[in-house]
Amino acid sequence: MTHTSADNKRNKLWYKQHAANWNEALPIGNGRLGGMVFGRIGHEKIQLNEDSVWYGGPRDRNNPDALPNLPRIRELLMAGKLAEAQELTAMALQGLPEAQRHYLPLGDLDLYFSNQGQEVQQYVRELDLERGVVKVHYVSGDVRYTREYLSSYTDQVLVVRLTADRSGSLSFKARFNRGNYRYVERIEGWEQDGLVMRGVCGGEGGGQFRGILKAVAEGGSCKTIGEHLIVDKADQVTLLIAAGTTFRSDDPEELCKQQLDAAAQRSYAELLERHVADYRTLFDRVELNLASGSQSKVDEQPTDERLKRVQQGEDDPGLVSLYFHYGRYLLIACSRPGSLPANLQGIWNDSFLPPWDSKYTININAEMNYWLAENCNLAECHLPLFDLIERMREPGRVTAQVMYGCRGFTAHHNTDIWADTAPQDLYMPASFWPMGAAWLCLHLWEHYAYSGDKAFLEKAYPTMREAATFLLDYMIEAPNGQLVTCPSVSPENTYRLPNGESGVLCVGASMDFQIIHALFSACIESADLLGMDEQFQLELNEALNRIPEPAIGQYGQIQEWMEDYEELEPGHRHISHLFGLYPGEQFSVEGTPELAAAARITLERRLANGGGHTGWSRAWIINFWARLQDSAKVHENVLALLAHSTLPNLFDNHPPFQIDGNFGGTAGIAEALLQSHGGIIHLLPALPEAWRSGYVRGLRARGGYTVDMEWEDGKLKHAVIEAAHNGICRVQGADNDIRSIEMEAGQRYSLL
Ligand code: FUC
Repeated sequence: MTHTSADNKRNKLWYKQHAANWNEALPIGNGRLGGMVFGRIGHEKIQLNEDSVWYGGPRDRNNPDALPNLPRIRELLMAGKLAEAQELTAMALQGLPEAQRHYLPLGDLDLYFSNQGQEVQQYVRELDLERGVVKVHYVSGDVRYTREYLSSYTDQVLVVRLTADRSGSLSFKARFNRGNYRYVERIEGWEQDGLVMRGVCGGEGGGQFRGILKAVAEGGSCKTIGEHLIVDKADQVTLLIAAGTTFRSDDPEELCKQQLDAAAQRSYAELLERHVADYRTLFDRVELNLASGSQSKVDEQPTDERLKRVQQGEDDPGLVSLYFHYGRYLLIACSRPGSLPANLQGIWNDSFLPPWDSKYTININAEMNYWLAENCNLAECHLPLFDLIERMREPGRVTAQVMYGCRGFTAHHNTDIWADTAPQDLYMPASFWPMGAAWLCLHLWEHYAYSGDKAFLEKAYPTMREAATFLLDYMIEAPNGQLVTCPSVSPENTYRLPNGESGVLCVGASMDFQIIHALFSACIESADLLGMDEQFQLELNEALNRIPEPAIGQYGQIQEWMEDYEELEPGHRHISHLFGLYPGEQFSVEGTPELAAAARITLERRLANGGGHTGWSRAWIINFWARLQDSAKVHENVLALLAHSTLPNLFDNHPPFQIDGNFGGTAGIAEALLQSHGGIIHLLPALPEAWRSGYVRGLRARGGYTVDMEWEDGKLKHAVIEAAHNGICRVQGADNDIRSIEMEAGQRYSLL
């Protein structure tokens, strides 16, 4: 088969110039070890991260004054003495000391090439999403240089391959660099061809980190002078980088050296092949084309230029497909079994004091990071989140007991590498929200829902049960007999009382009840499936009958609080009270048309007041519209995400860079094509007119199904469903008829 130049650019982000800043650099990662590649000529920079380089060690930050003051706080809130309640809460419930731990960069690898001028021709920098490799090539003088960069999960090293088409052309010096935070313990040569960087992560109980470089040069020579590694007149060079901390190993230096020695035994071709083979087992599961026929033309244009045109109001369904594939690439690159979960920046962070600490914000952001994991066929990438949830159980039990006198485990709106569950600080609109563990546990349920893996459910159910137990204890009886969370907040919105006073702390945020509804229902179903805990099921059922139902307020909107308060900021970025629409299943077009209509009004009001202004907020909105089956709105908001909240390297822009929007956006594109909540697989529920012809292969649906579809002129042409289990599959096509098909495990069923 002959390849056209468009084929060569398929599923690639590509540019005609090097990265002028970090937001133009291209990310690589193996879940744990990340790099941002600038692709500069004379002075190349690869900004490095290792996911466990965090400032400080674990601490008990639970406030001992919480429990003695809790009854008073509740009393004040119930009596409507808001200001007093908030003042006392800020002192008695805040985490001590303020702020959890924060993520740190490992450092930069700087390469200074001695004989490559700034004047280059035919420069191309690209990220190949099909192979997980960044490539830079150009001609300088009369030599063609090529560089490839990858982070290998198989070999646990980051690899930089330097080649030139004339022998002896590669001369450079390399060094590790931590900028103004250069206070490492030591950087020194390792034999003739390597460098070791040793340092402490800082803070009480903080770990130690190591970053180690090894050069394998073909031709030429290697030596070290001081903190520099010098390569002279080599034909080709492979640079291997390993890094680690005491978070995972008592002797990270030894581990890194073993990883490097093992990798150095292999040729670059072998390292590349092993990396690509591993990467493709995940990436190749899904294929998407939203622009059959027109794709080839636009793929020939550099990614930044395409993005600019979308910013100017043009449409580009091919760029939407690329963004979708990039979202899957990013999750593979920052969340693999054994790694920490994707933080606010995935793993890519160059700041020693990063925005919001580059940790885990669990009142939306960390959850959004995983919205694509199941439906976009990357279930293994979900596992690091489950490991973190498991590690949160013990500290979460202590927090539940010490702060609230409750059984079970809880967490607030943030957590960190140590699975800290005490409130992050005393930021009233966010910190005093005890629902973090409950929301996270719904991810365990989703993993089961998609896989039907009973063995997994057996392990996960006790964790879900423990989060539910906390809430059974935490809820108190309101004067009307209902069970309510108190205190809580509706993340992170502020209400206005008729007397003009404004506040955030509340009795019963609507989101809390929607999460409780979802978690308790999931626990009841799990216990039932596992044939256990009958008494507990009854208890949960009883509680479910006593929590407030979703209410519709004065504007016809879903009420955000138990009272129909006015909002101080009607275009607020959080839309927590639509949790039941997405990611929850409590509101749906078919099942609860009134609530769906109210959800629509809620969204319209938010958007009319400037909502959707952060990347993640826009991404959530896409998912909401998909669930409301409004294809035009899906389209409008996908374009808005690209136009207003996307950086030149297609990273999501909060601003600043925050990765949740990439993942939420990718999930939203999938949600427009396929939905599977409520026990029905819905094919093309919200297909935008602009994506009228295309195909998708490999999306997952709840129940253990994998779905391929092809459509033309907005009409489904062909669909194939593969079942992982025996059972009845209920499918709703474009004609809205629901068919029940008996399916057998391992069989593929053609629907049209
Ligand atoms: C929540 C959001 C902010 C930001 C932060 C990391 O607090 O309200 O917009 O995304 O998390």
